[in-house]
Amino acid sequence: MTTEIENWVSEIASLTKPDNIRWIDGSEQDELNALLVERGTFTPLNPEKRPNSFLARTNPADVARVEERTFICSEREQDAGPTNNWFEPRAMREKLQGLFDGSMRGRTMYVIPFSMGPIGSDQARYGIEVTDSAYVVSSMMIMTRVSSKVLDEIAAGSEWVPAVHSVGAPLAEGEQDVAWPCNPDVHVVQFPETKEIWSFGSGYGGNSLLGKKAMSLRIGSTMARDEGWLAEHMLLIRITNPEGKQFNVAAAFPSACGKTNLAMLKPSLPGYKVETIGDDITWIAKSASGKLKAINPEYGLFGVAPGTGPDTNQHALDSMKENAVFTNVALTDDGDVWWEGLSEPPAHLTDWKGNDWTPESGELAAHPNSRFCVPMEQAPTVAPDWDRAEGFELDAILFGGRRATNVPLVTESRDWNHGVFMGATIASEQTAAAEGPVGQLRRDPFAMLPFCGYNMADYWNHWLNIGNEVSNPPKIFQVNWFRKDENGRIMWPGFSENTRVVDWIIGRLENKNKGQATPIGRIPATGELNIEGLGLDDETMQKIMDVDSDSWMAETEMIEAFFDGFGLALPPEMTRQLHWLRNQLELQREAELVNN
Ligand code: GTP
Ligand code: SPV
Ligand code: MN
Repeated sequence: MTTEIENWVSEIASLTKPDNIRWIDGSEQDELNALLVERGTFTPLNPEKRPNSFLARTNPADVARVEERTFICSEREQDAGPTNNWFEPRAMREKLQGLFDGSMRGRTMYVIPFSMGPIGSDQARYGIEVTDSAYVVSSMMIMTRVSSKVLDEIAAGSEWVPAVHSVGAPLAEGEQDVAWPCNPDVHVVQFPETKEIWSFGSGYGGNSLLGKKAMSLRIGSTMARDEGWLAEHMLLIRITNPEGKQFNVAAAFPSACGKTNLAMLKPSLPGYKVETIGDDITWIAKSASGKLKAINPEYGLFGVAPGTGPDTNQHALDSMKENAVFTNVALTDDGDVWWEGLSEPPAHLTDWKGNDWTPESGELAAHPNSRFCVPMEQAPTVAPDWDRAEGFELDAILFGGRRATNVPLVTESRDWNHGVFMGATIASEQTAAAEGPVGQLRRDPFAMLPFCGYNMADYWNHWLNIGNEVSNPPKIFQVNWFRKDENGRIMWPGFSENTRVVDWIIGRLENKNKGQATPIGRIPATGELNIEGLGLDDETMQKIMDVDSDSWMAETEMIEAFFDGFGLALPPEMTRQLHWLRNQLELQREAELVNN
């Protein structure tokens, strides 16, 4: 143990004033789960149905990431950029001193040494989270590598990220605790220059499991910028095609837009196999052979429960048969879990708030952002070598979002720079994963809007540089599973059938498909996408693939307005790409006029 860590821990303790301090080494899971049951935070599930598994019900106000309360505190506002909530570091430190002063009174302060990435590997990064939440400790043990070996690595000179978390609910002498303590004055604060994290008020997911979005993405992206790599909000899979060739693919989709589902894809085409390497975060570095190589720094899955059923994602269901922590799902009368999309609704449930529920209640039984949390190793699709230190060389990167209109099922970029433009201009309809208006369209570049720790325009520039520094960068594609018809119905069957899109993409990597050029990139030529047996008529397929010049012209207006917000920081290449797109759309429009 280094005195630096000991000093930091005692400093935090003298600020937060816990009753005691407990150093965690990774062996305490069962003990903490029992404690959480005793306190009423965890409801144990029926061990005959789901051994060693638990349901947590949060305070109904603490159910998702809180983006307006997430701050990037760089010295200069310009370094946080227009898409982040910037706060002056000194003023924020004063505010935090006030919030954390005595915030752990009556509670135990846990000290969690954790690693993102295999301990000892070059690509691993270490952190120490202190928290007054046993739920956070138990979840961190699933989601990260918690071990005292991390302390040895730090003692041997490795860098580490200090992360302070408190639910902000001190207990007075003799005061009875509640099942889910929290504080509405949520603050999730990142200091990118000193690489520190402070999180107050929320016990939920990305707000409190600080190895995840806070460290692996917000602090991670700034480390990556400084050190020449990429920290991304991506899943990572290895696909084997019917000829036995393997392809490593990463994909960035915004929260609740299909990463975990694609990561565990159950192929609908014979001969395909998909292995899971990661489902949420991917760290990408340049490899010696001129490619980009990727690792998953996490150790577990924290997946959206609703919509997960035998027809959509059987593999996810198989991953949570035991040793699972569920948050905000419904409880069945025989002590198991339920959510919308799992099966036909039972006649009676206890809903996520702990109330009686029947199909007539007219309310959701599970919160739309309810989650399951299990070790990576429990995914039936996990690649046996998923955690190998050397990582996986990438063949393709996909970007996507929820787009009811405009964006075709799949589009290939012309080259790396065009691919970066595709990533930079991703927009998506908001979901329940964050507080805010569900369904509203917003730009979510690289699915990193809430997670980029520095100026998004500088991040695009970093992406342009990285791809141009390697001889064989992955090909970049955009996908959209969510296009709707005029009745508001999603037209593409999705889930397992996304294999067909994967199949076309691999055909492009192999140069077997030619595709068809459009102003926004290359889409499948007629007959190239295998839609056999889907029962989709030509008209629907045409709507799923359509590139409409008028609506895309309108889209370029929105992109331009978005780009304008970055001022001089915007890489000139992004403006060039936008002009090129407009010219192509003009040409298509003229051709359409001639043809009509
Ligand atoms: P986060 O964990 O919040 O980052 O979300 P995610 O990107 O991992 O999304 P996830 O795979 O959990 O899917 C979110 C929701 O989208 C679930 O309700 C899924 O059932 C649904 N979904 C995923 N893939 C598809 C698809 O191909 N088509 C349709 N229609 N829905 C999908
Ligand atoms: C997301 O919102 O992208 C999640 C859930 O994966 S959370 O851990 O809360 O960030
Ligand atoms: Mn997910």
